[in-house]
Amino acid sequence: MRTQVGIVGGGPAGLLLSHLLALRGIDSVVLELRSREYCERRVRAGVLEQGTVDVLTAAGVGERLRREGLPHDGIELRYGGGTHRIAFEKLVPGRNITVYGQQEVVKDLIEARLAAEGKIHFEVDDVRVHDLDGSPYITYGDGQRLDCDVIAGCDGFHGVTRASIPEDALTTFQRDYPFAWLGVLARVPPSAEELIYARTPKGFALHSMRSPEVSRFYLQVPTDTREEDWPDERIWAELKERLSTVPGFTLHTGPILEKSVTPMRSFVTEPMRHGKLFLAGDAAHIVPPTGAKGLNLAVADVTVLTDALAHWYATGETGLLDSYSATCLRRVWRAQHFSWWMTHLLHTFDDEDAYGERLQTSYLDYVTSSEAAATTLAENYVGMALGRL
Ligand code: RFL
Ligand code: PHB
Repeated sequence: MRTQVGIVGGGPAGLLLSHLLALRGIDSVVLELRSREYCERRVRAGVLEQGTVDVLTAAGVGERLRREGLPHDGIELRYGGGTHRIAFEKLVPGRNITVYGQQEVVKDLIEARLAAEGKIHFEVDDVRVHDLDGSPYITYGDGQRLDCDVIAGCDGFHGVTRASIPEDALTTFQRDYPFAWLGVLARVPPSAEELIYARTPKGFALHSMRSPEVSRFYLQVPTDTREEDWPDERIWAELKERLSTVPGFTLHTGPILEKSVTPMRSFVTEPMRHGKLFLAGDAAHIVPPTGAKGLNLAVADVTVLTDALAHWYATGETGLLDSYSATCLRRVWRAQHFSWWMTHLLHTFDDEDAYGERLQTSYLDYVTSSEAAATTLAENYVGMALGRL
């Protein structure tokens, strides 16, 4: 089999890349390890930046997102017995975020690809990439082979593409955090209209949502925690304690549909390219979810990669492909800093001395009282315009 762009991984990055390339008349094949059902059920991100919504809409996959997505013009920061709104409409006029589950984005993209007779192979195992400096090809399954002009590594943090690059050709940067997040999906109407980020002495908590009937929560938990350690009653008790810190707030409870533990990590690979292999999304970089940036970075990467490949196919010039990594890394590092900063601002650290705790409070007081500081948070949270970073 032969295609122009061989794409490893059918998450948001791989699927959107395949779709954007098709809109430019470029052929691709997506090879995905898991089943379609698994990909469509995997509960993950929920916050789409304005730029991400714009890209999906322009690509013709924004119709259900426009109907069912929940636009938000602010978030709440809760700490020290008070609650404070970061008002996007005032601080970054004309820009906001939309709450829409990642698995809904994935469903929309799979549907659009299959409707256009795009090629996605699910449940493909033993994917390997070869001859990255020459005539690249991918092998998989029992002896199948896909020849291509270039390969896109969109196979997430644990994928095979980044691991196929010789170690001395990459520099990696990493921070691990001394806690994890327990993510919870519950069939219960949201208890607030906007997302609540809460710092409490018992740890961080986040109240998010998916629809008027379904809420999403996260709790800071120890790294060695297991899902079995968290029966439903314990989850609700902990969420109540961490979120009900202001008068007049009542947390609604209901049946828990799903729970999972996510490690918290920051990671960057430089460069995001090796020969004819281009890494995009989580395959190249990871952020802790506190800043809600991972999916948005994946979308930004494949937007840049599409432009670069389209230019190369149209003109034979390699300039944009050569600058792909540097262009993406500017945005990646801004998101790295923002996510690291939000994580430090809002979590409790076991080794935190009283001095560190006072610094957190001081910065939270600053962000919630100074328009300049609040604008910094708002501008990063809604995302920088694609042209500016
Ligand atoms: P994905 O989604 O991991 O997709 C990679 C795909 O590659 C497949 N794969 C392989 N296929 C073939 N061969 C192999 N050997 C393969 N190995 C893996 C996998 O099955 C999968 O289908 O990466 P991609 O496309 O780069 O997308 C990145 C996003 O998924 C990720 O950054 C976000 O989910 C991060 N994230 C958030 N991002 C946001 O922008 N906003 C948020 O609100 C947000 N919240 C979150 C998050 C991530 C979380 N978790 C669980 C990590 C909340 C959580 C809890
Ligand atoms: C989510 O709704 O899943 C979500 C929201 C905000 C975050 C992370 C995840 O910072």
